[in-house]
Amino acid sequence: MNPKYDALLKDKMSDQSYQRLSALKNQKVYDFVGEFAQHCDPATIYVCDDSAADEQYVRDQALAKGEEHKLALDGRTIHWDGYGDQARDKVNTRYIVKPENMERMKSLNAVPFDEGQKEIMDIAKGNMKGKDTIVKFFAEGPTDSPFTIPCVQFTDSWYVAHSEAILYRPAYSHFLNMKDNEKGDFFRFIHSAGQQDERGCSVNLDKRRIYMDLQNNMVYSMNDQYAGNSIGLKKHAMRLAINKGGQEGWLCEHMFVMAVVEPSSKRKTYFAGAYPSACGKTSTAMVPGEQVVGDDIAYFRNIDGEFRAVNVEQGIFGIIKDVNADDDPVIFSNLKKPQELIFSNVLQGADNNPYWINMGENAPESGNNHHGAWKKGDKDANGKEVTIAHANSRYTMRLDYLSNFDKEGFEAKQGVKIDGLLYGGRDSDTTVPVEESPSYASGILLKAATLESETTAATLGAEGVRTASPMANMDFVSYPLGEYTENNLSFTKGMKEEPKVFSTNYFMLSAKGKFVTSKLAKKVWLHWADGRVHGEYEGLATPTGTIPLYADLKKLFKELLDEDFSEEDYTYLFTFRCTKWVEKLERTKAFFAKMDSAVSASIIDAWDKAAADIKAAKAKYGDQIAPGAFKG
Ligand code: SPV
Ligand code: MN
Repeated sequence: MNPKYDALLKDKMSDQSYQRLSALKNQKVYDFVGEFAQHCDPATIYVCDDSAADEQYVRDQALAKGEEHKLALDGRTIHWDGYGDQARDKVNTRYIVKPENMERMKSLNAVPFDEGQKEIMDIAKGNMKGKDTIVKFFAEGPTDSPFTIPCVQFTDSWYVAHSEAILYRPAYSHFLNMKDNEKGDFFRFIHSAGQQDERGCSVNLDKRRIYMDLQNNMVYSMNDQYAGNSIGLKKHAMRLAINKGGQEGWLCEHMFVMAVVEPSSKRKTYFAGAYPSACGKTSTAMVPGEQVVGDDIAYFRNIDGEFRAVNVEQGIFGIIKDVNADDDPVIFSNLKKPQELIFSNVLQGADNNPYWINMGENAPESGNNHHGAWKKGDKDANGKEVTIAHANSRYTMRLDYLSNFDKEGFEAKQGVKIDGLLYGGRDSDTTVPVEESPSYASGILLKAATLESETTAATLGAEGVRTASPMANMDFVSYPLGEYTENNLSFTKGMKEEPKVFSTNYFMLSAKGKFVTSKLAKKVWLHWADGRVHGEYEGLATPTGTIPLYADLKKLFKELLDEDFSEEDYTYLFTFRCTKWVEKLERTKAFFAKMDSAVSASIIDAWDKAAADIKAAKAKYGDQIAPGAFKG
């Protein structure tokens, strides 16, 4: 090893930390730590291993540094991000790309490599001055598996390190055991919260930048703390993995992984699902009676001809708004227990308990929240009333606390075999509650690529505005959208079997603007999909796929939910809406054209053919086709 940074590192590290770093015998790790130790100039650097003692040290430091505060029950802490750092900063999250790649990356917020790297390195210079920092090793996916991606995080935020310890599998030992030929292949993340105020919040938000270097699998994140901006292993690693998977023939998707459990036989069937935010992703993954493997990010590989998946994470960084005893009983009960939980950007009441929006309990009218010392009616600098907690406030929790956790599936080194993919948007007037694609390819093009979410009365601005969200992955797709779609299509080549692909839509409104079924109806759609995987139900063929028969749904509603499902509701919900569908395809085409000038003709032809089929159906049956018109 070239010991270029030895003097500097020995100065900033204890003997123990230095030993741990050098024991890895990994020049690339050493150079990464050395370069940023020199450049960002922290006071000290702690190198963490996988021991329980170090886990505790990280928790203690997060409290000692004032980034977290103890709450009333043991293990629970609260953390606040700056008032202006409450969500992902999409504008300042950029790819730094070689000039020859600028054209193909231009719709993805790219800046020329040299310019971007200079800017971020200028911002990073001395940004850790005086701080105690930490280097920590993790894996994306299980260790010692075909899915593993080792990662190293260097940060001056102990809240970030603590969050990652909850959310990702430890991997110091994995780095220690790497073979020489593996030692260059890992992701690197440098993060600095930068200058902080008395509440521990980053202050230089005008210099907040998250720059992704896909060529070198490295991400720089400066002057932020909100986990979606700061945590290397979450959305930053996801963008690197999407790109790496694209080059190597595997997939990284913004998907949950769950097992649908057939009630009488207990048969487990694995599904993965992509839903844009606020479209029912977590509530689908957590449907009562089923089992959860992961709620946010999955890797997929072809293993021995099978479509297999792992959860990249081991915890949940979940939206806490609307989590209450009725709607999310499993999560809610866990948030009330004395166990390791980080609450972020919620209210700390005088009783030292956390409070959030729509938690179903009487909340205090004052306390400390994401805006500081707060009382009901307080306004922010823009005159906007400050809510009790931020709408994007979160909890960070280990998955293995959950009673519906599928430990076996989660731990499987070869992943679980996926038999069904679910794509669910928010759509008040077009798509049916559940529909099966005639093929995997049709599913990718007509269900996944056409996903949209829709603004509701609960969001600012006009209602019913649709945002394209192909594969629910638009914020993270790190190479051109057309190519990414091609890679989704070709991924199953040579597999023994392809998963069935389903669309779901929980948000169709009645003529009176109301939801037609109860929230738990998603359990019925899931079990119908499960039955289809196992060849159990007949269906009706529409121009875009197969829909259920009324008799099967009526039975499922009764058996699973003890609810009556009327034929009238069935007919309304499963009516095929021709013009609306053609408009959806047109919007998808336009969005792809805007994002990528090189979308292949075969993709566009598939949408044109689908539109022609729909128009032919319209000519024959009319614009609104009730399910009875279709045949099995
Ligand atoms: C999402 O926004 O999709 C999340 C939270 O899962 S974040 O970490 O901000 O990406
Ligand atoms: Mn997510």
